Formats: sequence, C-alpha cells, structure tokens
Amino acid sequence: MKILIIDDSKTVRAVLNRVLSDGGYTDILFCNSASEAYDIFLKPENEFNDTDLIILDIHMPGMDGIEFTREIKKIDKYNDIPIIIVTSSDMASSMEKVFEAGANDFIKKPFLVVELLARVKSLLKLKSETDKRKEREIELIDRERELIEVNRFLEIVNQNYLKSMAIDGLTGITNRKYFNESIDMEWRKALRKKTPIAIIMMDVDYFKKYNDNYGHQKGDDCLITVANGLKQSLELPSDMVARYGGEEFVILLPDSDINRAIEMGEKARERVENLNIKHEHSSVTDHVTISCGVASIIPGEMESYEGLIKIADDSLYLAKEKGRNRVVSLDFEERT
Ligand code: GH3
Ligand code: MG
Ligand code: MG
Repeated sequence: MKILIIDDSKTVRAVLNRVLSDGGYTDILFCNSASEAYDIFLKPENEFNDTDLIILDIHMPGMDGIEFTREIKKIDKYNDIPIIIVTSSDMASSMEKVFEAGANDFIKKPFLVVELLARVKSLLKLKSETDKRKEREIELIDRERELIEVNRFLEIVNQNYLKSMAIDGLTGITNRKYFNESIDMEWRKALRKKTPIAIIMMDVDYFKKYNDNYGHQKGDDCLITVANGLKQSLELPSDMVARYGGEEFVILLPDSDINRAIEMGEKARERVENLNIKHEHSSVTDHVTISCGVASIIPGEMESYEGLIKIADDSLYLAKEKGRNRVVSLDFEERT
C-alpha cells in the first residue's frame, strides 16, 4: 500500500522512511511541503492519486498540516485517505484542531517506532476495508444497472415477440391466430351485450392465374398491396382485417349489423379495385379484384363463431359463383 510522507524536514523524512521500510512498507512517496503536495493532488492525473495513507507534519512553511488536512478532506475522491499528523506540540488545543480538520490520528514527536507502526497498520487496514466496501458498492450499483438494462431489453423482446405472434409474416397485417382470438373475444362480448357481430370473408379473384403470369414474387407483392388496401378501408378502431390464409382475408366488425357489413364489404372491394393492380389474365377485369362474403349475427347461447364464419364462407362461394368482384350476403340473398 502506498504511503505519502509530507514533511519539510529532510531528517524526519529519512527517519520515517527508515522506520516504515523496516516495518515492511516499501511503497513510500515524499513531499517536502504541504502546499506543493496539495497542488499535485489537485491535478486530474497525479502520482499521489492512489495514496493509501498520508503522514504529515503539523508545522510547515506556507500551508500547514491542519490546513492541508482540512482542504484535502473536502475533495470527495481523497476523502477516504487516512491522515496521521505528526506534531511536536503537547497542547490540547492543537489536538483538537487536528481532529477538527479531519485527521484520523496524530503522533507526537519524538515517537516510538512501535507506536507509529501500530497506527500505520491500523489505518491502512481501515483504508483497505473502505476500498473494498466501495468496490462492492460500485459492483452492486453496476449489477443493478445491468439488471435494469436486461429487464428493459427483455420487455422490448417480449413486446416484439408478442407482436410478431399476432402479425402475418408476409403482409404485416393481423394473422389468423390473432384473428381467432379476437373473434372469440368479440363473440363473447356480443353474446353478453346481445349486440350483432359481423365478418367479411374475402378472396382474391383468379389469383392462381396472377401467379402463373407474373410469378410468385409479384404474387406476394400483390398480396401485400391488397392487405394494405383492405386495412385502409377500415373505419373504426374496433374493425380488424386479418390474413385468413393464402389469398384469403377476413374483416371482423364488432357491433355491426348486416347493413354495415355489406357497406364495409363494398368499401373493401372498391378499395382493392381502385388499387388498379394489373391482372391481364383475370376473367373479370384487367386488374386485381376480390370477392366478398358477408355475415352478421347476434350470438345466441348455442351458436359459435364458427357458424358465422361458415355463413360468410358460403356467401363468398356464392359471390364467386355469381361472377366474382362482388359482395354477397347469404342472409340477404335468402331474404330477397
Ligand atoms: P378464385 O377466383 O376462384 O379464387 O381463383 P384463384 O385462382 O384465386 O383460386 P385458387 O384457390 O385456385 O388459387 C389460389 C392461389 O393462391 C394458389 C396459390 O398458389 C396462391 N397463393 C396462396 N398463397 C400465396 C402466397 O402467399 N403467395 C403467392 N404468391 N401465392 C399464393
Ligand atoms: Mg382461395
Ligand atoms: Mg382466389
């Protein structure tokens, strides 16, 4: 451990050096004035930086030992360096000043070698324990900070994961799994509140031909564009569009009767048509179109949402049969 001796007397420095060296302390630095030592301590990088103990004379020209102690203890990073003040004075007032200034111990000249070594040993032990405690504190703070960072990271990963679980990989809209969960929830809500719930099943017309003519990659691009068009056709925050599979999409409309569902189906169909995606081999028009099957129901105790999907699916089938690029509601068909 490093000991700094500050004394203007060469003889005292030599004696202290000898005593400490004999006591097994070899890392010893010297300075012959307190003000000089203080100036060195003030430099950002200095050779006294990692001093573990200061032994210092009380009477020195310029800055004296008391003043030096007071000043150095004001600096946070040196606060923990123990200081022994060597004094020739017996006066009680000077002892008081020594401790008031913040010195940890004092020793009277002429000193007993054993006494000096005992005090040096105990203060170095104190310093080493303080250092260890501080290190542990820093480690704990670091670990806590690390933990907070890891938690924050996990939160983001979790959110992204949950999001990715609900999102269709190709089109970026809701996937079928999340749609199923949503319709299940909305179905129960509608059952409780006795409100209608509607869906629109949609399928791209002659999409096989599109793929065959423009290639699978262009087919994928087309599905992405259609998905986004459908998303933009929604009106309410509770409306949802999902990719049901392949080139099939579905719109979930909570709290909507058949009239709104047909209206929304028409809006979606029109939106896709207006995207004007060239499809020269479609038998309907020269651009991409969709067919829509619409269904709405107020859930009764025995019915499940699969029944609603079935009606919408049958309606879609009818829309295909009737010539595609249209919105059909089986209920409506039967009623008219
Ligand atoms: P219809 O008007 O009766 O719906 O005819 P269609 O050709 O659209 O129907 P069909 O079911 O015969 O063909 C659907 C095609 O959609 C076949 C399949 O290769 C294609 N398809 C399904 N999923 C994807 C996809 O993710 N990307 C691409 N590029 N094509 C897909
Ligand atoms: Mg299909
Ligand atoms: Mg199709």
